[in-house]
This record gives sequence, C-alpha cells and structure tokens, in this order.
Amino acid sequence: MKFLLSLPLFALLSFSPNAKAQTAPVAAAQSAGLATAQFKTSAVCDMCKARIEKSLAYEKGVQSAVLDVPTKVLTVQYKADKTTPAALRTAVQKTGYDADELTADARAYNRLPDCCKKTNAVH
Ligand SMILES: [Cu+2]
Repeated sequence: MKFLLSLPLFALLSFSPNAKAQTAPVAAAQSAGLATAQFKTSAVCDMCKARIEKSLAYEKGVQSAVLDVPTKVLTVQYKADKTTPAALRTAVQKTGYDADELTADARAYNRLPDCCKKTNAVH
C-alpha cells in the first residue's frame, strides 16, 4: 500500500522537469515574437535571389529571408512586433518584383537587368 501511494508522487517528481523542458523553447519563441511569411515573387534567377534576399535583410524586423528560385517563393522570418506581411510585400515590390497579387514597382522593375525581367522564364 505504501508503495502504491508513493507512485503518483514519484511520477509527479520525475515528469515535472520534463514538462518544463518541453515548454521552455516554445515560450522563448513566443516572447521573441517570430513569425514566418511566404510570398510568391517574380524572381527568375540567382541574381534575383541575391537581390531580394539582400533587400529584405535590410528591412526592419526581418530575421531571415530565403528565396527558392524554382518555385519563386520567398520565405521570410520576421519579428511580428516590428513589421507586417504587408510591409514585407511592399519591400519586395520596391526591389522590382511582384509579391503575391501585388505588381512590382515599375521604376525598380525597369532598373533590373534584362535577364531578371519577368518576361524571362526561370533559369
Ligand atoms: Cu534575375
């Protein structure tokens, strides 16, 4: 009987440190306020990739920006209290590329090298 009574206590003692270890990283991610957004762009090559990633890296609140050339999808990790997906889309437009349904800023687009214009297929 004594053994049976001590079991739940033992279970509590041994499981609570584990529970803490599991929730800690989640809590840390939440307090940092990191969010992820993905945009379909009009990038066609590695030069576009470098241009967009560099441009987004200078945007306020951006943690990381990675463009996948074959799918043209830009994945941005950002601090949710510093910027918004709308602001990030605008940054992509100002770099000369489409972002989802938004069309590239015309002046920025015209400054792109010919090989980076969206009339070109992905290469
Ligand atoms: Cu390009």
